[in-house]
Amino acid sequence: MKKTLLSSCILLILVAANTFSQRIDHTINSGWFFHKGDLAENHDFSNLESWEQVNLPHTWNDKDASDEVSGFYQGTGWYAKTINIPSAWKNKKVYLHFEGANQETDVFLNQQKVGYHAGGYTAFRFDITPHLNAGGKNLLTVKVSNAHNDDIPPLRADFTFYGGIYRNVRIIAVDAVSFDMDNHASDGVFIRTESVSEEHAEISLSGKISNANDNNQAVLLETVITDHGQNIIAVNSQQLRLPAEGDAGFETGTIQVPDPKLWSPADPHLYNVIVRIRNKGKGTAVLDELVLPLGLRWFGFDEQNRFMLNGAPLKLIGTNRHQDLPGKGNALSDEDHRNDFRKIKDLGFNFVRLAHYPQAPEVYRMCDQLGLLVWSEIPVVNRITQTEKFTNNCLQMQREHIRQTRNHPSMVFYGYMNEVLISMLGDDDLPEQEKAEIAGATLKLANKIEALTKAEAPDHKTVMAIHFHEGYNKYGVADVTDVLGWNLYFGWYYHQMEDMEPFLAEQHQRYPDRPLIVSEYGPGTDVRNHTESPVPWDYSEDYQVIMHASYLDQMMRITYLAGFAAWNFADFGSERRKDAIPHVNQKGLVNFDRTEKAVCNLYRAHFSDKNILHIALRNYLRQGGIEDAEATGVSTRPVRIFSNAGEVELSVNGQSLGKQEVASHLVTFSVPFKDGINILEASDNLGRKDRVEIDFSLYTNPLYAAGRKDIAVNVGSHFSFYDPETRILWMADREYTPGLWGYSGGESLIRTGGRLPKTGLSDDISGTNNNPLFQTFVEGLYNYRFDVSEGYYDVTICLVEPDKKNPDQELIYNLSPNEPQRVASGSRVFNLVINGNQVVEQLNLAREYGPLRAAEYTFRVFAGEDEGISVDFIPIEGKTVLSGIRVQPL
Ligand code: GCB
Repeated sequence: MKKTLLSSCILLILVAANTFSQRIDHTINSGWFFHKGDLAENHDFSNLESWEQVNLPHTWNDKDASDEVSGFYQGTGWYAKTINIPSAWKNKKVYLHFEGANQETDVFLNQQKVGYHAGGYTAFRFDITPHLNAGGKNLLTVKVSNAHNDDIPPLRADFTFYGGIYRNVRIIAVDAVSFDMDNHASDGVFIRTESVSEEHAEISLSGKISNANDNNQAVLLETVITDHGQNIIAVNSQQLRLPAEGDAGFETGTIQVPDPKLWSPADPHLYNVIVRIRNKGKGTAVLDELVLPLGLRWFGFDEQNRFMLNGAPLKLIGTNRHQDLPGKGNALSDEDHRNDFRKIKDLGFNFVRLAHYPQAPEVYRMCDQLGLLVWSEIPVVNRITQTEKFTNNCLQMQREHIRQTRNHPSMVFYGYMNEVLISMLGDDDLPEQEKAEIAGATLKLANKIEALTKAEAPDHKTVMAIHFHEGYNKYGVADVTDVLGWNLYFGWYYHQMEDMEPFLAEQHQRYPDRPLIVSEYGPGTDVRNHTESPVPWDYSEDYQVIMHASYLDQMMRITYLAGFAAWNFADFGSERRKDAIPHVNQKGLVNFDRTEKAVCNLYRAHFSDKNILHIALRNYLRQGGIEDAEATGVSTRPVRIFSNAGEVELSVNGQSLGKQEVASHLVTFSVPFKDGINILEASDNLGRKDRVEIDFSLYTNPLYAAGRKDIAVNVGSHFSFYDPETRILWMADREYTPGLWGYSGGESLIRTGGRLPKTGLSDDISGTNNNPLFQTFVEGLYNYRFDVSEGYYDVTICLVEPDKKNPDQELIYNLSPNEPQRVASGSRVFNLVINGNQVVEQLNLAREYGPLRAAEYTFRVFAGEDEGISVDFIPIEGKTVLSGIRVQPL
């Protein structure tokens, strides 16, 4: 409907208010002062010289959550800022609106307390009018603490609880007559879709108008729905009488939206709902105005438990998302948020789980605009505290969360617990009776939050995510929400990746009426690690590709599975983690800095509408390996290509390797790499092309058949590790065979997630960024040998004491000069002998460096004719150990 079709009285209503709207709302992010530490509330803030000047968003944990010292500052910080308030605001009501501060906040204006808020992930707003010096300077001071508080969720979780005012702060000034400003930092006006179909839609609005004047007021409430082109689609107006110094609630009744255009991920059609209060009688001045998003859609589940959007099944294809960036912590700008969601959409997703907490307002706006269906939740993670305060904080958080986000058409699922029984179920020492008691209390809390969620968001679906454990069924926790999310790490934390489908099938058989989402899945991945034979916990990019490919195949064919969400969109900070990059959970589809891992193009090939033909080697442009057999001149490796065409052809250095049919958007070619630059060119039956250049270091078999070359080995590992800082490729290791190189004796130890008795290190190795080089090693070897040809070489040996329980550990930290150098029993001491010369005697890594600290030695060595380089590891006590070795010809 166009403006011209509207009746004459409606023509008076313009899209933009014809008088300047009285609401002023802007960020006050710049020019703050910050002090780390606590201060008295009556501290003298007149001299802030020693304070740090900062802008918001700000966190004090941007650095310490990623340094080598365990732990990060969890305490108090103070912020201060002077705000100048114009005298024209004398008759206004003025509010401070915090989009989020983690996690407890006290706000003071002119050193008088204006409010306290608990919870780090929802917005809050305080009325500062009574304390305001209008027409002058005002001192705003804010005390924030991210100290652990047993009464505030989250208590413990796999992400860093960065502290500070890490989202925008706004100042909002409204007229004495305004929309409700005291409704949990929400808009104060709520849209409800009363009915919607392809032909017909009706909405209604409800809310409250406040009147701070000391006399009654007559106002007009005007609602205008506009489309993208600012055309007026529908209008509604009603008169209201506001009592002096009081409020009046309103309900607009149904407003028809003719000829509705529906909102969906494929076509996220949005309307604006402009709602205004006009003065009645004294002209038609606008007293207050809000612009709210409207998307017309309906959703639910069909009898097969499929998610239905606008009457048609839609598989939810999603990813989870945390809110942090390297160097910034959680203090992201709105543009940072926008960039993430643009990328999420670009990868082909239609769904996002905002794990594990409500996110910035900009996030929900982006999801509306881009067409991403949202699961948003409050952070009740791993366990609960059985106190009334904890319960009330959960309820309050969920109430704020819902009121602040419910108007967004992208919002479909409200969640409130993640793996909430994991601490208890994982505690083998806990007697069954206590387990049942904790489960009972958790169930009670779940029922309370469920009831509140249903009351606050009656048109949405409730959800929780649980981990792979029967306990949730046993104790009834899995039955509380409308939808159940399973976080399933088959092929990582347990079992094989293919076990996921049978597991869900069995659940579905037992609970046929439960709508299910696989709410998390995915392995840790470091783009520096590559291998032809990926296994769990090697953090290789290759394992991530095969695990996601397997999951996608399984999840796409499970018809009763409503959808899934990969864990995680991006690597994220988790201070306690010791992955291949310490303090980072590396299960992202993209790196922490948002550069892409190979798996991104698997998703694009599956789900985006773009033409995808992608050789998955962008993070593996430098490779090395041994000739297939003597004098073949090539080393043959698998190369994966993602495609959404039917057939792909690959050529290497101008020679075709033939065509292959694409299955599940993936083809794998065996590619013979020669020494030097190899040009790989792919093309498909739709005429698309892709090309990469691989710099391959080929080692002849035997080695001395060719000239002398740099050889670096990631000892004890089946994967190569590329160090982007030095550009050294540490190749996968091997047992020695004549003519080549390798270790003799001992046991090759890689990471296994710490679940097997013999394993490499799941620890942060200090003194290096090359954790994957040091986390894997050979223990108990007696020799490492290179059959290189005659000449001088530098030999570098990389070592770490892997045993943190080594008794010598005590000594390292208490070494006083007078203390006798003693070797406690059970320690590790060995000599290093290179080509017959003892180069290191009595090496005791624990004593020299401490456990888990990287150490390197470089030796100059002459290899005589047919002598090669031979490093003997001669044990004196305990077992020898080696993490990496490199020979460089001089
Ligand atoms: C989970 C948790 C999530 C963790 C993830 C992981 O199940 O819900 O918070 O980060 O596993 O990476 O272990």
